[in-house]
Amino acid sequence: MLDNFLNVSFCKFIKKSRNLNMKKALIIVDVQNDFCEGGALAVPGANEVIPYINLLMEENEYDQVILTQDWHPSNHKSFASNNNQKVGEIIMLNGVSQFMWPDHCIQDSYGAEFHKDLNRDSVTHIIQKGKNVEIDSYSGFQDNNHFMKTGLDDFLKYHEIQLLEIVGLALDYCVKFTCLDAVANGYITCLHFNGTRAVNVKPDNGRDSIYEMIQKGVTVLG
Ligand code: VGL
Ligand code: ZN
Repeated sequence: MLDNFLNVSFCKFIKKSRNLNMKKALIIVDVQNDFCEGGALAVPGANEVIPYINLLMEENEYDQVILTQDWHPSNHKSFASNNNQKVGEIIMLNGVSQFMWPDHCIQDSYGAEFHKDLNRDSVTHIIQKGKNVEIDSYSGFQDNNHFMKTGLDDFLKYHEIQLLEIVGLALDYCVKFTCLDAVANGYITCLHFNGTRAVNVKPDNGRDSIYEMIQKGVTVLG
């Protein structure tokens, strides 16, 4: 009850943030063919988020609408095939634990393209990530070893964005790490629960991600 009250109040606050002259961005994480139905790393229910995200954009309240795009070279070391490993194994990669994924989002491939149903008319910026063969990049802000930034924070700071709403795929990987870095970089950060789906390699991964994000200061809307 109280949770719901707080959530509704926060939604109202977000709607009014414009009156306070707060600038707001929507970040749409990795809505690409390989993460959607029939893709190489299909996230269950992924396609259901697309109409919801399109509706958010139609509300026309964002100062910036940013897409992230997983954009791997074909020899990327997060792929099981490039390490003589099976999908689902975990290896150490340059000091960071790395889950072995199927080949996905290879640069210039169909799988790496944004889903055709995602309306891109209001998109103002695209951040590509995961380009370094040696390290994965779940967060839209930086590589998994926190070595290289993607330029997202600089872009947001340049445009004086204070509030972020985040949606996309997958809840338990790229969405989670993007949300946590958003908080760490000082943004008021809201995740739209209806605008995201989990891979759920383990059945509770999505739930645990939500719990961790709330604990670390992400507001979950929806
Ligand atoms: C993602 C696994 C590997 C994601 C990207 O977008 O969540 N997950 N690469
Ligand atoms: Zn990837």
